[in-house]
Amino acid sequence: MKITLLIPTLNEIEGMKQVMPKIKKEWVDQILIVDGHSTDGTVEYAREQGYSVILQKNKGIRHAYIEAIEHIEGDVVITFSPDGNSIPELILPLIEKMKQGQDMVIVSRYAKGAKSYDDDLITSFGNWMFTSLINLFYGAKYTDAMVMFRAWRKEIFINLDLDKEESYIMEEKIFRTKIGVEPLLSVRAAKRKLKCADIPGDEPVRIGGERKLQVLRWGAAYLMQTFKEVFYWH
Ligand SMILES: Nc1nc2c(ncn2[C@@H]2O[C@H](COP(=O)(O)OP(=O)(O)OP(=O)(O)O)[C@@H](O)[C@H]2O)c(=O)[nH]1
Ligand SMILES: [Mg+2]
Repeated sequence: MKITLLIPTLNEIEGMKQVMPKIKKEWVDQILIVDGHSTDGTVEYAREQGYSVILQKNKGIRHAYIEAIEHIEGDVVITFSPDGNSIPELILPLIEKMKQGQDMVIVSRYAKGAKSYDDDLITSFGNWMFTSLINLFYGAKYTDAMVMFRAWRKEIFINLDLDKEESYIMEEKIFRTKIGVEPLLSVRAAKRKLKCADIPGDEPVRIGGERKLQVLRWGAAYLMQTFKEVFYWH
């Protein structure tokens, strides 16, 4: 099983400098950084350290994933946030769990024994609400349907049509934003009854930089998406 660590960056120089040295290159087969045109030296730092970096063409975090797909050499992709929210030491147990034959393993902030130190009242409520709705509508048993830090078989991204514009375009047009892939990945994996598991993993606070998540706009778009999927895409 070949593993690719996929790291999206947009002005994360401080996080990158603290977090990347904690990732041992031998843990995975490929480390790929997808940058959204950082202006704070993130790309220069990453290239100096010898990492492969691609620059995304279209704006928005989901395009970072979609455009990365053709560069991914692994059978399994681990998405990792270098802003301090993802704990590097959990990469190995995450891979171990994937090796038990899962399609997706989520590093859950809300599984027993884990905690988010980055949540505020709104994000903690939002994450709980979306996870509960997705479990209720789609018969899933997620404890954290929203987090970026997770591993999945590359194949499922394509099989679930997550690389297609039409999977997101309606809610993005209505709420005039570009959303992430995690909620839809969780929803469609449940619809297809893929094998999903989680491991507990704390979410430490963000290191430097700025949050790009647009809490209310994305919340609204994700809410529409979560309901829409009941009728759309089978
Ligand atoms: N390539 C790329 N990376 C992005 C984009 N938006 C966010 N990122 C990166 O994705 C990672 C997670 O983004 P965050 O802004 O922290 O979003 P979040 O984790 O939901 O929000 P926080 O509550 O601040 O942690 C960070 O490394 C960001 O720099 C984008 O449009 N393109
Ligand atoms: Mg973050």
